[in-house]
This record gives sequence, C-alpha cells and structure tokens, in this order.
Amino acid sequence: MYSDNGGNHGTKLPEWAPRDGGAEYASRVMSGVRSSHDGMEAAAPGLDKQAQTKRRGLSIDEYVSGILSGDRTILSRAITLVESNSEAHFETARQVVKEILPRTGRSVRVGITGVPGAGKSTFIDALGTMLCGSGHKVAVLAVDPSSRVTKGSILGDKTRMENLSRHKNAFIRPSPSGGTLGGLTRKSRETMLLCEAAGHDVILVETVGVGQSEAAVRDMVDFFLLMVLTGAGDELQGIKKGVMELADAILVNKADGNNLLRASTTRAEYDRILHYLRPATEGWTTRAYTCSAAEGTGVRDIWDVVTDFMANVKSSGVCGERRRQQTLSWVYRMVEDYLKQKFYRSPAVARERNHIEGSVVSGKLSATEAASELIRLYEGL
Ligand SMILES: Nc1nc2c(ncn2[C@@H]2O[C@H](COP(=O)(O)OP(=O)(O)O)[C@@H](O)[C@H]2O)c(=O)[nH]1
Ligand SMILES: [Mg+2]
Repeated sequence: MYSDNGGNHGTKLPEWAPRDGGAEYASRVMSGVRSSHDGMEAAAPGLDKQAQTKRRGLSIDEYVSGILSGDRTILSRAITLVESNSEAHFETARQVVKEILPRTGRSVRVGITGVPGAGKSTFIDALGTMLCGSGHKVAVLAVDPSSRVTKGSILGDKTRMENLSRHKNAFIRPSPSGGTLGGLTRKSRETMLLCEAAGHDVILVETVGVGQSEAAVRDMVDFFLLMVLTGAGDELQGIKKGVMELADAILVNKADGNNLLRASTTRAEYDRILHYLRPATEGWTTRAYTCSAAEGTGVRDIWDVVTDFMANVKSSGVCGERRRQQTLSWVYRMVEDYLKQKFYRSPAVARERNHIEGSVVSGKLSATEAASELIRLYEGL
C-alpha cells in the first residue's frame, strides 16, 4: 500500500543539535537527564535484581525484531526510547525507527479533535473496541500539549477507554509529557510509525483543541474528525472556521436521550455551514453526522465514512500525495525548529535582545530595522 519514508531518519543527528530539552527539536537530544520512563536502561536505583535484568537495554536488533513480531512490551519500550529526552537514547531511537521504516505506512490514520468533554475518548473506546472485535489491530495515541499542566487527560483517557484497554488487539499510549507541540508531534509521529511496524492497521490519534494541536495532528493523519456537541447559534460560532476546514467529517456526539432532536438540528446546521467552506480533502465532501459514543449508535456509520474516504483518496492518489507532503513538511518543520532555537540561543542575540525590543517599543527603531539588526547580530556580521 503506502510507504511512508518518514522523514529524515537516515541522517545522523547533526553535531550542532541544540542541547536544551525545553525546546522542541532538542527534545530528544537533551543531555544530562536520565529518563525515568519505564523500560529504559537508566532504571531507577533500588529496583531489585530481577527487574534490573529485565530492564537492561535492548540492542537495536532486539528492538526491531520485537516490534516487528508485535511484542507489546518491546513496542512500549521502543516508544519510551523515542520519547526520551536523553541524548544517550537518541542514536538507538534513530536506528530503530530507520530499521522499521520499510514496514510502516500500512494503516488508516485517523485524527480526532474536539473540546474537552466532547466525548473523544468515549468514542475511541467504542470505535476501537468494535474494530478490534472484527480483527483490526488498533493503536490509540494522544497529542495533548496541555496534559503536562493538568495531568488530567491521561488518567481520564485510561478510565474512558476501559473496554478497549482490555482488548488484546489494542495498544493505548497516552500523550508524551513535556516539551512543546513540535516535540510532542515528532514523538507521536514516530510512535505512530512504531505502531504500524508492530502490525497496527488502524491508528487513532486523539487531540484536544488547544493551540495549534489540531493543525499538527491534521498533518500526521489521513482522515481528520472534528467532534462537537449539540448547541445552536452562539456555540456553533465558537468553533473556529479554521478547524472546520481541517475536518473530513464533523461528528455531533451525545445524540442520545432527550438530546436526540437537538443533535440532529445541530448536525443540519453544521452541514449548512460546511456547504460554504473549503473541503479539507480534494475530491471529498465533508459532512456532519451524529452519534452516541456512550450508546454506540452511529459509530459503525462513521467507520463506513472513513472506509469510503480511504477508498476514494487511495484511488485518486490524494492519500499518497498527502502523505508525501506530510513527510516533507515534517522534515522542514524540524529544520525550522532547529534554526529558530539556534537564533534565540545565539549569545549575541540574547545579549542585545532586550535593548532592541526596548527601542522598537519606544519607537526609536522600526520593526524592520530591529529584525535586520537581530539577524546581523545572529550572523555575526
Ligand atoms: N450522554 C452521553 N454522554 C457521553 C457520550 N460520550 C461521552 N459522554 C460523556 O461525556 C464526558 C466526557 O467524555 P470523554 O470521552 O472523556 O470526552 P473527551 O474529553 O472529549 O475525551 C464523560 O462523562 C462521558 O461519559 C455520549 O455519547 N452520550
Ligand atoms: Mg479524552
């Protein structure tokens, strides 16, 4: 089916890679921090000997063969490796991802966004359980830039996905913590590839509608689903048009009980608005649907929409082209992240920044002059 050459894994980490873990590109090369994740070589002291042995570092071959054979423990450990901010893990992670790359790309990648409480996790639980039941292997990932602050969503997701988490065909991975959105999406992208190599043929990525996370997730999936709640007029306007334009389907959830009628009114209203928007995917008409994630109604219908969509975009070549573009934009995003950090960390820039900003704010320097001056400082001219 589709190959995903997954970005720039074949390139050695450049010597100049920044070392500050707070920033996105560097999130994997930060020095001086030992991972406290499970499964890593840097096991916490105090573990008994057996656990220590169990947690010894795996070789690249062990990682690769473990992942390819669908070993969940090894898959988890490989993801931990990819998520690690420790420089010591970077080279192994890079090698592992490079090795598994030819076995990736054979999945349906679905992103699900919506405000907290819309019912995304409940929906994923229902959809995932249905798919696992019919023989699919489902991986659920989360991209949640807010989870570091609230720490709530991980717990929430685990309890919401109770059925799915018990299924042998399911693999659920909460949002990696720490780092910026760029760091999170890089980790999630690589995690997605690892899951595909482990045989997961459906990848569901849950994200909350904060910041730019929707756009970032749109950029790693084939099908993007916007989950909304019932509500007329004002609430509807609250949904950013920009987000609706990213969606391949809008799903009005909680169409149950005495909310049924309102749900279908809301659905019609979304359909009306969609009519005036640019569709997210060439050759595909985005429509609104209703479902009840809690009761399971409409869940199969949405999967039929996804299946239809995939058939459509595969035969038209839109899917392959989108994936190629996604891979390329991933490459350049990493380059941009790097350049941005290099600029802000430049000692000359850091030294003069406050002064230059002051001059702009007080009107002594135009914005253009200030930008030129900062670039001149950065370039050491
Ligand atoms: N009535 C009803 N409640 C739902 C439905 N789906 C989710 N909920 C409830 O809405 C709340 C938020 O659900 P959750 O899946 O955690 O939302 P998320 O934040 O979007 O992941 C929970 O209390 C769910 O039980 C539904 O289809 N119908
Ligand atoms: Mg959730």
